[in-house]
Amino acid sequence: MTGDADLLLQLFHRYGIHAFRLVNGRYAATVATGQCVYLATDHAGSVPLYIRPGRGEVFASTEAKTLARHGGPMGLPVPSARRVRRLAGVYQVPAGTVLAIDLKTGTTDAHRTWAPALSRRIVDEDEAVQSLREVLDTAVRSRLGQDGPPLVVLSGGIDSSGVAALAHRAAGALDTVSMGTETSDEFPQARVVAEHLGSHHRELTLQTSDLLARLPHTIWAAESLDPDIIEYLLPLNSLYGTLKGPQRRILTGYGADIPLAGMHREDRLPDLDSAVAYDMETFDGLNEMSPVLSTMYGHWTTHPYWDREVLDHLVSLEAGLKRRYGRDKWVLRAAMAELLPHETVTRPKLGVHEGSGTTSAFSLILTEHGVPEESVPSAKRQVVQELFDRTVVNGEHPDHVSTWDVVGEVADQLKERRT
Ligand code: IOT
Ligand code: MG
Ligand code: MG
Repeated sequence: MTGDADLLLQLFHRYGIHAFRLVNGRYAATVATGQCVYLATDHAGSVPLYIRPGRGEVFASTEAKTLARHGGPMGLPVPSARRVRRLAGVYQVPAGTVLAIDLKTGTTDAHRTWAPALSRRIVDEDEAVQSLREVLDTAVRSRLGQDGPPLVVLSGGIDSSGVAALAHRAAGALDTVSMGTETSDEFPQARVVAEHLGSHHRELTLQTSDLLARLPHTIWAAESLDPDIIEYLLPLNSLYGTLKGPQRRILTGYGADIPLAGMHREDRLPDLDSAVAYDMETFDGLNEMSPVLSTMYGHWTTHPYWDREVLDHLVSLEAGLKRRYGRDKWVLRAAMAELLPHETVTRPKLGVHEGSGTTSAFSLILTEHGVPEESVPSAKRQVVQELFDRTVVNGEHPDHVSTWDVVGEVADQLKERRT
């Protein structure tokens, strides 16, 4: 066996399309056999996959933008896949799906290979904590690679600190990096963890203006239209762009808050489980795990909390294990308690968009352009959409697109509409 592609092919020979039900990984794959083309995403769709099928041919790419100006056929409809805004004939393969396209007839069959659990399990505290420790440890170990210490992007919150602790234990050495801006950072909290683990730690301070200047790049990379998601991804994408030195394998704590409803700061269990159910229903197509956010700067990112086993475990736990004894993400905090300082284990949640000042900096340039407070959310949506249209649909290089120009245009449009 020489590599992942070989392994997948051999599984495919043995199991057919069901091969993709077996694999727990981070991939987008295509297999062609005679007149049929199979296009598969991993359970989370963590590597986005786009297609433009025509009669007798299929164009496929992990980035929609590369299919935008292809002179071929208009594309046949794919009823089981999501259309991409303003890109006629381009569809995104859903997460956890194999699309089988018959080239002769142009018909497409979709086979789901994964779906998030809808049921919840009532288990002992000890069992929930112990199995989480095991699956997360396996997920982190399998992501370490062989060339030197792993790099963890560390905020000092429980999610990334947990990954850092497990990576350090497994690899014996660890590099960590934290980013902040001139307005805000989580440096002291990250330092507590770095010192506790003895990691080789760096702090990178960016200017919020540099962060905002990269908005076109983040949207170009993630090809996402959700303004909240873009605010989470912008500081991370900027961090990856600021790392100097050789290509790295980067582990993140991204995604832990989805199955644990960490973004949800309320105490009621029904609301908590509604948030989990909603987020697991709606993540597909947001592209928040896209590797392009880091590969555009030469680095590979991987997200242990969205490992298939970890995710299945976390989603399916009953809400009372996620919020317990007045703490959010209780099961994770309990699982990491022995590996981290007490203050880290009990630290309240802070989102990367808050801790880096991204949300407030983005709001500020809008209000400075005369956008009234109450219109800021819709203005952000429009800015993101316009940047998507320019960088993804029209193919403009993000270096040549100015956030400030687009903010100005959106502010003017809003002004016209008001008068
Ligand atoms: P947050 O959970 O704060 O951060 C996500 C990851 O980014 C962290 O685990 C850490 O690895 C990295 N990170 C965050 N801040 C820093 C920093 N200052 N320096 C270095 N690395 C950092 C939003 C959020 O709260 O981020 N992401 C959520 C929610 C996703 C919502 N998506 C959805 N509903 N489909 C998350 O679960 O990660
Ligand atoms: Mg988190
Ligand atoms: Mg955080």
